[in-house]
Parts: sequence; structure tokens; C-alpha cells
Amino acid sequence: MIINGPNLNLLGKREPEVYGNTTFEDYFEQLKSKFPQLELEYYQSNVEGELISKIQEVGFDYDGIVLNAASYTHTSVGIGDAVKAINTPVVEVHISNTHKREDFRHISYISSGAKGVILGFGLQSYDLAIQSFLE
Ligand code: CA2
Repeated sequence: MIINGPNLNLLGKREPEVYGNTTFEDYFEQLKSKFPQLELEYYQSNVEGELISKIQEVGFDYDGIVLNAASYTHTSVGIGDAVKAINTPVVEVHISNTHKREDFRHISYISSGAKGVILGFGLQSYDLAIQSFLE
């Protein structure tokens, strides 16, 4: 399960210099073609509680979660707690290298509960996260 947080529905539509010009829907189609053996699902929400509910919903049955909590990464104790509360391993991903950006983006409430973190590879970060579950 790929879970994306706030504003990632704008990918490919705004700020292409930072986030590229591919929509996540188009990229998700590419991922499904690349990994036909997997049952990939995609969920996006701009609402913190909805993200927590989705993490709880899938977090005991699914094989893996690729989570880009977007700006909530840096603020949400609730999403961090949800990641720690579930059994399904979570790989935290970011499109940009958050460590090259503002100081407030250097903090993550997700990382301490994650299996690993992949950031800074553009949309390829998601591909690498999926591969990490396969190897
Ligand atoms: O680099 C990432 O993947 C981020 O999680 C993206 C978040 C940002 O707050 C994190 O610090 C790093 C922002 C996502 C916003 O996405 C947009 C996409 C297109 C246009 C505007 C925002």
C-alpha cells in the first residue's frame, strides 16, 4: 500500500521545479506495470486523521506500506504513533532530499518507527521502497 499525505495530489500540476511534472496517478500506472506480480494500492489524503485511519486499516494485514506523509512527517505525533502501533513494516519515502531543505524538514516523526527511509530520488524513491520489500 502506498500512502501519500497532504498536497501530493498536486504532483505534476504545481511546483514542477521541486516535485517534477508527472502526476502520481501516471506514476502509479508505471509502478503497476513494473511490478505486475504485486497487488499495489494507492491512497492519498490531505487529512491527518484519515491517514491515521488508513494506516490502522491496512497495518495488520498488508505486506508493506510505503508512506510519504508529506508535511505531516515533520509535525504529526499521531501518524508517528500509528506507524509504531501496527505490524506491517513501513518504508518512509520523500521525493525531495529533505535534509537539503529548511531545518524544519530535517525532523521526522515517522523515521523512528519505520523499517527504513528513502529520500531525494524523486518519484524513484517509491520504486526503491517497493524493491526494498522484495529483496
Ligand atoms: O519531498 C517530499 O516527498 C515531501 O514529503 C513533500 C512534502 C514536503 O512538505 C516534505 O517536506 C517533503 C510536500 C508535498 C507537497 O507536494 C506538492 C506537489 C506539487 C505542488 C505543491 C506541493
